[in-house]
Formats: sequence, structure tokens, C-alpha cells
Amino acid sequence: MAVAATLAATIPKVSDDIVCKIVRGDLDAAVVTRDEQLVAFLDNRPVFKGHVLISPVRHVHTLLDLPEELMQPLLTLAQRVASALGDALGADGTFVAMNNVVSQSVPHLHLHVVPRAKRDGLRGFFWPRTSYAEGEMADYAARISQALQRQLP
Ligand code: DGP
Repeated sequence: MAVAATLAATIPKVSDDIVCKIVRGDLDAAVVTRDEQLVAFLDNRPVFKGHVLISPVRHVHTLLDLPEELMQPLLTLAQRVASALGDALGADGTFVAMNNVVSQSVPHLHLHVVPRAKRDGLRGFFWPRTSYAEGEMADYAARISQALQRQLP
């Protein structure tokens, strides 16, 4: 029993959520940056164009499951993406948020980083959605990705 439990803990969890599919290469996404710990990609139903989702590469369901070693990298990348949205898109600011279980439609932790403009009309917790024209998503991803690369030392 103890051996079985130990073995189970060493087997990576496999999930069919969209983030795991993107990480495995089974689902196309406009990825703006990726390393061995984290992936950042455009939300396909953005609140505003350039809306980025940041997730752990490994399967993590909610904030309560996030290993301590990923906490600082996650917030550091959120800070870098927020800066890149200003640089790439001229965002005045950002809205950074995470749904956990309630209102969480993708069961793999993801931090929303939404570009904001002064007087953009966003109010409260109702999230209106927009859509990208053909080819526009790749263009936004390239601009944000280039801004992220410009940040590297
Ligand atoms: P939440 O509701 O907080 O779990 O946010 C999940 C987000 O995931 C939602 O804003 C839309 C986005 N999303 C759902 N399916 C896909 C997909 O297949 N591709 C991409 N890029 N984003 C997706």
C-alpha cells in the first residue's frame, strides 16, 4: 500500500484540460512565452485584445494546489507580462485575476493578465468578451512576445 502510494506520487498527472493540451502541443495557442515552469498564451475570448493567461506547465488545479517553488516565478512572470502589455500595446494598466473552482472554466491554474486603458469602460466583476479578426491573434502574440524578449538582460 505504501509502495503503491509512493509510485502514484511519482507518476505525472495527465489531464485533458486546454493548458495541458497546449503544453503537449495537442492544441494550438498564441504562446507569448514559455519555459520549463510556466507558459503564457493569449485567451481566445479576451476581455480586451492582448489578454494573457499564465499557467504552470505541470498540471495544477487551483491556487491551493500551487507548489511553493512556483509562487514567486508565477508572480514575476505576471509582472513581466504586465510590463510587456504596456510596451507592446500601450496599455495604461492591467487587471490581474484568478478564478478558483467557482467561475473557473479551465481546471488548470491560470492567471489572467488583462490590458487596461483609462476609460475602457470595464466595471466590476462582469467580464465582457471580444474576439480577434483573422490573423489578429498571432499579431498580438508576436508583439507581446517581442516586448518580453526585449526585457531579457
Ligand atoms: P476562467 O473562466 O477563469 O477559467 O478562464 C478560462 C479562460 O480560458 C477563458 O477566459 C477563455 C479561455 N479559453 C477557453 N478555452 C480556450 C482555448 O481553447 N484556447 C485559449 N487560448 N483560451 C481558451
